[in-house]
Amino acid sequence: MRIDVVTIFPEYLAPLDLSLIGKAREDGLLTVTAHDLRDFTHDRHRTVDDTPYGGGAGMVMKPQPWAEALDHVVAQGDGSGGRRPRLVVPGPGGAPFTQSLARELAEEPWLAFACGRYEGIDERVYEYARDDLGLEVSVVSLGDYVLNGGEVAVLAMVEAIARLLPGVIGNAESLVEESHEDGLLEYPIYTKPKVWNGRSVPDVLLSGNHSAIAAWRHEQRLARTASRRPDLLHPAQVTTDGDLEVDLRPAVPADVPELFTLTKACWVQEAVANDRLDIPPLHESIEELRASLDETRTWVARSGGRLVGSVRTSVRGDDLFISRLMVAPDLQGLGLGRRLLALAEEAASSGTRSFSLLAGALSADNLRMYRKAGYRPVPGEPPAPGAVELVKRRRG
Ligand code: JD8
Repeated sequence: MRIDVVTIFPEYLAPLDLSLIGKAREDGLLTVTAHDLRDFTHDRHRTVDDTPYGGGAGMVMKPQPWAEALDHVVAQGDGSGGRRPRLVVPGPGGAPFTQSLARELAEEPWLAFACGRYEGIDERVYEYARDDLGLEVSVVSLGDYVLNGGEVAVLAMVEAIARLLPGVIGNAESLVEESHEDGLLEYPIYTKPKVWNGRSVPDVLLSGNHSAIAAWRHEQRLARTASRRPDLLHPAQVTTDGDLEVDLRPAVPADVPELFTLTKACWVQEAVANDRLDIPPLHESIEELRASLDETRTWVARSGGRLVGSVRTSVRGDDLFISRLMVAPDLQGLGLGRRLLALAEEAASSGTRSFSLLAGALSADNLRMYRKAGYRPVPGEPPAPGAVELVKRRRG
């Protein structure tokens, strides 16, 4: 990738000589060339700014030096089949710079950045770049705060883009689980010693049980995202205290198709966690599911119109058997499972003396949630292979 940066402070880009980006430039994975805008002035004072038409505070950057600077940059591509750079102009009013935009720009063979200063750049420079030079021009903002110029933004954007280029980050694998890569924030990380300052590393991370570690990390990412960046989760479906905004109601036949799909999604997850396929929900037909609505009580949870959870109960004497407790995999860890379980218990008839359910013996998160809810394993042979029967006496 080729990167050109036009600025009145070329020395501002020195940090790009360092660390991984500096190494990547040495290795020829990308080039970064700074151009001093003042080199494209012709007066003794190398003037790049003047007063704003219409009055107002501050100064505006003059169009002519910019036009000549951009002409010069574009001319670097002469002889390369008319290739032209994509021009990125940082500005507080621009489109938000995000990881997805960084990924998009990392696909470009040639980027040019125009760093403004003062109050900004004469508007006709944007038109000249688009219409006369035929460049794709993107005005991009680093964030909702005001800087004194575009240079800091370019430093951040170039780092976020260049580190996505093949070969720049040693182990590309580490790019996968980063914050903003899949819309979730990163999980907590730890290194030696196991106990530091009286604080221990979470046991699960020392367990060697990779699916449990993966599950814990996913749960941590969801919980962090819900508390720190609920806006990153499903739009407007997270209440201020991080809970998922859902409406819980009895299931109706119209829910069956979505319920069937959600059931498969959730029990494939269970099958993977428990490494077995002989789990009834996996083999249930949509007709059997539809019929179950008449034989049992089923509730569904909808958020933003999407069916995101469900639970089913069936009376067995004075015991209420709770089953098919499910939450959409991408929304687990936000407390919806706990709320569906509470709903099923609250809806129990007065004659109910206990609640019971089955859980996958290796479903660590579910078992932890049931334990927190007061359920305890029933000793003896499990009623189904690979499952644990849990029971809770009804209080009051
Ligand atoms: C480019 C001039 C300063 C901005 C008067 C202060 C980006 N997230 C961001 N915040 N600020 C910028 C940014 C600020 C710039 C320039 C980017 C060129 N200024 C101006 C308008 C108000 N001064 C930015 N990306």
